[in-house]
Amino acid sequence: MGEYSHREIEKKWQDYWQQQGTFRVSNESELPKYYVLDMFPYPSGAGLHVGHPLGYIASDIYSRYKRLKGFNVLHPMGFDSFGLPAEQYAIQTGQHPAVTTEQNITRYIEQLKNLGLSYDWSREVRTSDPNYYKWTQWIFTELFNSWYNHDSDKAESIETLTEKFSKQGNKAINAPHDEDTPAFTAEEWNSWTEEQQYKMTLKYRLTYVADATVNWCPGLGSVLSNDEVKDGVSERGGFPVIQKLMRQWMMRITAYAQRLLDGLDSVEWTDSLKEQQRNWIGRSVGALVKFDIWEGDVKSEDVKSEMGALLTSHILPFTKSSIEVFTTRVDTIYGVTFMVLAPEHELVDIITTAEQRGDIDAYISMTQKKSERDRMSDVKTVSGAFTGAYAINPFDGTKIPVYIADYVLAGYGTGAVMAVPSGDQRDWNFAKHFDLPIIPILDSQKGTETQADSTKEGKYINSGIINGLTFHEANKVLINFLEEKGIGKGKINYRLRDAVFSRQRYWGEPVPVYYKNDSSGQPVPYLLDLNELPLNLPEVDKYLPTENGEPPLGRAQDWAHGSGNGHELSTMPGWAGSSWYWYRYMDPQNQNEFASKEAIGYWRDVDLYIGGTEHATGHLLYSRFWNKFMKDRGYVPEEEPFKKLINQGMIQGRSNFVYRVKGDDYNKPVFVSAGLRSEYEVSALHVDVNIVENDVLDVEKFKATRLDIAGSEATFILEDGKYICGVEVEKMSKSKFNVVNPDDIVAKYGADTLRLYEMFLGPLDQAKPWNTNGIDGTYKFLRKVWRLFYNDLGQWVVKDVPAKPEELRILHKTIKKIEEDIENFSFNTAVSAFMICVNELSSLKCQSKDILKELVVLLSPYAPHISEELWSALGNEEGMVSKAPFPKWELQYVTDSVFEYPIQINGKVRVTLAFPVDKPASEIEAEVLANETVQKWMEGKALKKMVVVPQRIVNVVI
Ligand code: ANZ
Repeated sequence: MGEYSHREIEKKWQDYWQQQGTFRVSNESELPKYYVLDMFPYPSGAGLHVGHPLGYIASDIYSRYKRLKGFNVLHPMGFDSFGLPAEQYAIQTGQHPAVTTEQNITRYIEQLKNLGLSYDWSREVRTSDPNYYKWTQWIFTELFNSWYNHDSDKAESIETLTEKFSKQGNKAINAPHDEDTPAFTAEEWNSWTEEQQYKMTLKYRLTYVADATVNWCPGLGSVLSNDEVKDGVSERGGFPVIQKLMRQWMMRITAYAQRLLDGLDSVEWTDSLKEQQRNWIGRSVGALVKFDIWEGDVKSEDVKSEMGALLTSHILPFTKSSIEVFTTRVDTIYGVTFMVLAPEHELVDIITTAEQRGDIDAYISMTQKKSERDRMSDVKTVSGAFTGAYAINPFDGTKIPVYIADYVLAGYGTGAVMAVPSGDQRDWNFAKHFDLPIIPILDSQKGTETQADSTKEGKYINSGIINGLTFHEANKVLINFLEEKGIGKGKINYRLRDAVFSRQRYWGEPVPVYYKNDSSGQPVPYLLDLNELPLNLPEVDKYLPTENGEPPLGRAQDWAHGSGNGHELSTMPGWAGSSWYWYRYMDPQNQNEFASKEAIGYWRDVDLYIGGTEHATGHLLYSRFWNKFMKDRGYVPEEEPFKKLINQGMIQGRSNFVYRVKGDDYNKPVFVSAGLRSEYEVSALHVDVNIVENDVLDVEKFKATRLDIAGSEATFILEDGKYICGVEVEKMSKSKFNVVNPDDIVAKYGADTLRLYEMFLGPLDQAKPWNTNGIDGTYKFLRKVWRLFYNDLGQWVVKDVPAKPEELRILHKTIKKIEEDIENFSFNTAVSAFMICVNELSSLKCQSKDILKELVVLLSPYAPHISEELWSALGNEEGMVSKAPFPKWELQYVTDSVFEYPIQINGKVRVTLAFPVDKPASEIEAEVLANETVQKWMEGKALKKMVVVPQRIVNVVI
């Protein structure tokens, strides 16, 4: 084969790799393992555009590189194939989501295979396959059968909990549990029926049912997680989202808050990604403080005892009627002038006085209409109502009024705050509005119109036992005091909430739970037996909720046996299947376990994970949570699943525009070329980038395709005979006509060109616009590589001749550079290095087989097809380039041999100058004479004599 024909070559090698199973890996190997994972895609109907493969190409280069370096590389691909778009499409068309999903996957695989990605396709997984989701359901059952022991700091089997209950009740148990969990003794526990005991354990399990305020999206008929909602609308579809209290399956991710934080220190992720997770988890160090309710003339005895009954039903025993607050600034306690409860706080109803009842009720009904998001973001409006009750500051005994206001959130801390107008802006606004006192806490605030500023420095004033102390001392002293007096304690709070796990949708994993009514007729959840898994998704007549508003599964026969008895009707969220998939790749066919111990023992964790930043607080947090859980239960060996993670930047679209002259006849539009548009009044219209080349519009194609704007009747005002389009960088999307399909690029230039070009566009992690204009250069580069092997006539020119020193120098420098660049994930600079190397070898007319053979191996991770072809043309009997050893660079060729010459002028060394060791003496003489420092020392005198002693010294005599 004499001409570079990417079409033939690429097809040939793709088929060959497939037939040979070149990239199949075994779970048993003497070689060290390396696991490279791509975030698996949701197979959407639109297929891949050129932005999608960016990460896949990068991970493929790295995988291929690691193979050449002698690693056993696991590099799999699969599909996150449950999800909303397929279901929305099903609702519109009646097509089963399984059918469209299957079609989309087939298309994706075709597109991916076109790119020459070295996946082990025998390990492909699909989250919507019952063989896969059986194990997602199994993990759910494991979570259900576990509780979190804060003493051992890990999840344990529920049996260890019931054993403790039977011996000591639940007083001493240090575990997260439902809020309404009563305290009980061992005797009480042992006196309960099995059903009563079972129901108590439900309050401790790592997955549990709760009434939760959720993001309800009526348009999608489902609950959405926080990360699926953007600016009050659903991320998918843009439907409005409202807050609604619903019974939901929840995951106790909050049990892992601290470990999720700690683990971040041990992984190699970008700082910004770690920071996003840290903020999401939101650790606050502070204290819980109890403020007694003032029981003077306001509180009656009945109210007190009513409250007493309520309070003793909690595990934290309240001895008195009190309001507990969470504060990060206990040092401001002497500046507290009032308290604020969230309107939903359970004490509101109890402490509100008869006179204030009307105000309070009115305020509550007003604020119910607002979402938590609105409440947090609205910092301007000051609103609230007085309960009529007072509390007592435990430090100075002052009597302070208790308000409710919606800036205090029910779900954070204790849902109550001690308000310090001189320390907190919202408290300050509130005090101003309701004319409440403001007490300065720092000397720096004295005498001024005290503005809230908690970061201000200064000495404490009016602050009893902490006067004169520093911030840290003050907090220590105060927390000690609180603990001694039993009115408070140090407390770490997390902003992270338990994750809502139910989705009222069809196309997801069924939850392996059924309900049985208890003796009082209440439905109680029970797990299916393991041998009943997978619980297959049932057939339904429509993918819509039932008439009574039950989720679509309520339509299935033999599924819903009437309310409160039958299978769970909700399905799992999108993140369930993706929270463990990397383990399934290790052993995808296993029918008895999610993956065998041997497979997991060998592959362990993901060494390199590449994917988008959009998963920072969704997938990447949930996966870490499930992984830690599985570690606790002894199923996996590592605390963190993804050792190193790289986010590829987004590839933006590069839109082209035509300019239509305004006020023209609609049926006879006039378009003016970009350079002339300022002379007219125009409106810009997107034009399909696929009929534009180098920003020049293909006018004929435009006329033929844009009938919507009477394109066939259009007139064009040209520049130099061309219609030049305008350009703008935007998101790549169908509506902007700027989507470039990788298939088209591959057909025209080949996958090797596309791979190189995508890498060449810029640093992997940066956002950058796609620009097809530059791709020619990369294509030319590959043809130039080809020319090193075949001449213009298509004749083979490589010879068994020894390499010249200069060629060796070029080769070894390139090997070193490419290796460093790949190790640093600097793929764009590596492509430049290849270009330089090939240019230099071409100009030296290099024909040496020794040199070119190494170059081919070096290039193979980037451009694998052309490399395989040339490698086989080189007659390598050892096998394929994909399995060749990565070349080694040698020091002798990469260190420039230069010598530092001391330059003596009249016997004294005045300067040292470096020259290559093989530089002729005459050239050295000339350069020494021209040197500025030498000139200065010669002071304009004439040169008498110069002696160059090679690799020793230069003597100048004047
Ligand atoms: C007194 C104080 C004085 C506070 C001061 C701040 C500054 P982070 O850091 O986000 O954890 N707070 C507590 N629970 C709240 C709730 N449910 N809704 C709204 N605000 C709440 O914030 C903790 C601080 O936010 C707490 O410390 C409390 O106000 C308030 F100069 O207490 B602070």
